[in-house]
Amino acid sequence: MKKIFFLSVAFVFNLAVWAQQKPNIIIIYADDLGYGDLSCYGMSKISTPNIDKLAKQGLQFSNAHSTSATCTPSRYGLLTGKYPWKQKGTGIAPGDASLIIPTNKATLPSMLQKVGYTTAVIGKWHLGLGTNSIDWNTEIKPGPKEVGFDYSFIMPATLDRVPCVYVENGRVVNLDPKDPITVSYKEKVGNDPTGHENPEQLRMKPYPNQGHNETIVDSISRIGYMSGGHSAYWKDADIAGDITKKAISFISKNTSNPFFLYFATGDIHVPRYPHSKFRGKSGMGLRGDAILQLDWTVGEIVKALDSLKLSKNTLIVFSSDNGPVVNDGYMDKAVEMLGNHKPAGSFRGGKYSAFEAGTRVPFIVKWPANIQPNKKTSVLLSHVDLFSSFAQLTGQSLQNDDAPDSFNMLPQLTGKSKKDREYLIEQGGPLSIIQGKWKYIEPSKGPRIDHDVNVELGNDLQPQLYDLSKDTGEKINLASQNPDVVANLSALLKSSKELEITRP
Ligand code: NG6
Ligand code: CA
Repeated sequence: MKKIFFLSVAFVFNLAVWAQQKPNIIIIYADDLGYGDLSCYGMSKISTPNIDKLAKQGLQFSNAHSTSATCTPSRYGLLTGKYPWKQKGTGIAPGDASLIIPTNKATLPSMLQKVGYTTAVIGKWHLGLGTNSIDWNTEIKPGPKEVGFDYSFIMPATLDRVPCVYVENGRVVNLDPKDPITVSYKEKVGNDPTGHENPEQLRMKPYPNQGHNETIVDSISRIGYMSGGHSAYWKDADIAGDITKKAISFISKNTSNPFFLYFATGDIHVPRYPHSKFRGKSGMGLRGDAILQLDWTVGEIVKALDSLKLSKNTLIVFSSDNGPVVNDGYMDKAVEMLGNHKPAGSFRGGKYSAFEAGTRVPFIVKWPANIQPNKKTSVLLSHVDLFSSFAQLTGQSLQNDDAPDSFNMLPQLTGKSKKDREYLIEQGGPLSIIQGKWKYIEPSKGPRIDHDVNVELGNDLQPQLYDLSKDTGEKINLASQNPDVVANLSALLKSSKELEITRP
C-alpha cells in the first residue's frame, strides 16, 4: 500500500514537472492588418515598439500565410488544420450564422486540452454559434466550449456586424432579461434607430449601398438588425481594453498549468474607433490609431507575462487573419490620411485578393526558452500548420483525419530549419498555389477590381503565373512562356483539392 502511495506521488510529481515544461501558447491574431503595417515590417509613418520587440526577441517571418484573404475562413483553417475551401459554408459569416466548426473533430484547442492545457478564446470569434437559429437570451451553444475552449469571452461576429455584445461562456454579458435581444439579417426588427433612417445619430458615416447602414450601436451603424440588449452593448472605444483585461485575468489564473490562449483582437478591422488614448495620435487617422492600440494591447500582454515570470516558457505567435483594406464601409478618412504608407508593403492586392497581399501577413514567433532572438526567415508556411506543429510540440501524434492539411513545421517555427512547405495553397476569390519560386493563380470569372474597397482581386479568365523570386509584386504574368509549369501547378492544385494528408 505504502509502495503504491509513493509510486502515485512520484507519478503525480512527474506529471507536474512534465506539465510545467510544456510552454504556454498564445496566438495573438490581429484583424485585417497588412504585411506592411508594422514598423518591423517597414512601416515608417508610425511605430509599433511592442510588436517590434516581439520580433527582436524572436523569429520574424516574411513568407507566412493565412489560409484565406478574409476572416471566417482563415480562422476556420487556423483552428481546424483544414483548408476552409474544402468545406461548404466557410465564407464570411453573418452575425447570426450557425457554428461552422464540427464539434466531433479534433481542433487546435481540443488537441491541446488532451495533454493538460487550459484553453481560452478571447476576442473576435466570427465562426458562427449554435445550430439553426440562435436565441441570444439563453445559453448559446454549441460554440467555443464545444470545440475545445474551456473559457470564452467573445465578440460573436465581426465589429461591424450585430449583435454588438460580448458573450462570455455562452451567455451575453450584462443582458437585462426585460430587454431581450432579437437579431435579423433579413429585415428590421424592433424600433432601434438605423443608419439610413437616423444618420444624424452617427459618429462615422457608412458608404451608401455597402450594407453598413443598419442598426446603430454606440453611434455607429452596423451590418444587420438587432433590437433589445441595450445594457449589453459594447463600447467600441473600450473593446481593446476589455479584452486585454480578460486575457490578463485568464493568464493570471493559469500560472501553474500550461495554457493556450487564442487572443483575437478586433483591431484594425472597421469600424475603427479606438480609445481616446490613441485617437488622433498616429497622424494617420483612425486606421493608424487602431494600429497604435493593437501595439499597446500586445505590450500589455507581454508585460503581464513578464510580471508573472511566465515569459521564458511562453510561445507567442503574432499574426493577422488576412491582408489589409483601407476603406471597408465607413468614411473614417483612412484613405485621405494614408499618405504614402503602403499597408501591403511591396505586395499586390489586399484583403479579399488572390494576389500575395491577401494572405501574406506579418508573422512573428517568440519563445525565449527555445528560439534564438533577433532572427528572420523567409521559409514558406501556412497558419494551417500550427495545428500539427503544436501537436508535435506537445508530444502528440495526430489521427488520420485530424487537421488534414496541416504539416508539422515546428523546426521551421523555432528557427531550426529553413525548409519550405512543399507547396502552399492560398484562397483569395480563386485559389492559388505556391511551389518554390512559382505562384500559379487559377483562371476565374469575377471582377478584377472591387471598386468599393479599391482592391485588385486577382480574377482573370486566363491562368496567371508569377516568379515570386524576382517579381514579388506579381506584375509579369509568365504563364504563356511556361506552359509546363502551368500544367504541373494546375494539376497539383486540382489533386490537392481532394487530397488529405495520410498520417502514419
Ligand atoms: C464584408 C464587409 C466588410 C467586412 C467583411 C468581413 C461590406 C461591403 N463589407 O462583406 O466591412 O465586414 O465583410 O471582414 O459589407 S472579415 O475580416 O471579418 O472577413
Ligand atoms: Ca479580417
